[in-house]
Amino acid sequence: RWDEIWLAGLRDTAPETIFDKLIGGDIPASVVYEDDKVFAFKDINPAAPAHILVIPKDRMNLSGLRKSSPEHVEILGKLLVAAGEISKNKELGFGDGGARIVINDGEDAGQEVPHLHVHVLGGRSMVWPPG
Ligand code: DGP
Repeated sequence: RWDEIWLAGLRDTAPETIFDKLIGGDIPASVVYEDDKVFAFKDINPAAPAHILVIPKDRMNLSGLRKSSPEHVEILGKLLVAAGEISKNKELGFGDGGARIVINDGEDAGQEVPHLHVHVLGGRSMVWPPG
């Protein structure tokens, strides 16, 4: 079908990042959740007692949220549902008081890795506004 061919083209244009190496197992990661679409692991440079990154396994050209379009609705929903589940996991250091869910989208937001990722931060109270 034409849309499958078009989507395959979309997938191919996003450059590989270090996160693809983590998904592929070429670089070790502390994986906390994984299914066919979603991959979640401990951030190597934690900004809170609990800090997990939730990413799509298939980049689908999603270097950032600004690249999203209707074909990403399903994966974006899956990422947030996984983030919500992870934020309740006491073994990972999350408490009863909730968590900070963050997407750094672009240079001004401090995004370093151009593979869409949801930060799940917890285990302490947060301040607002963020830095
Ligand atoms: P951002 O600044 O929003 O693009 O966040 C990127 C995060 O990715 C940053 O908090 C550190 C984390 N990170 C980068 N490289 C690695 C890695 O090789 N392993 C792990 N576990 N995390 C990484």
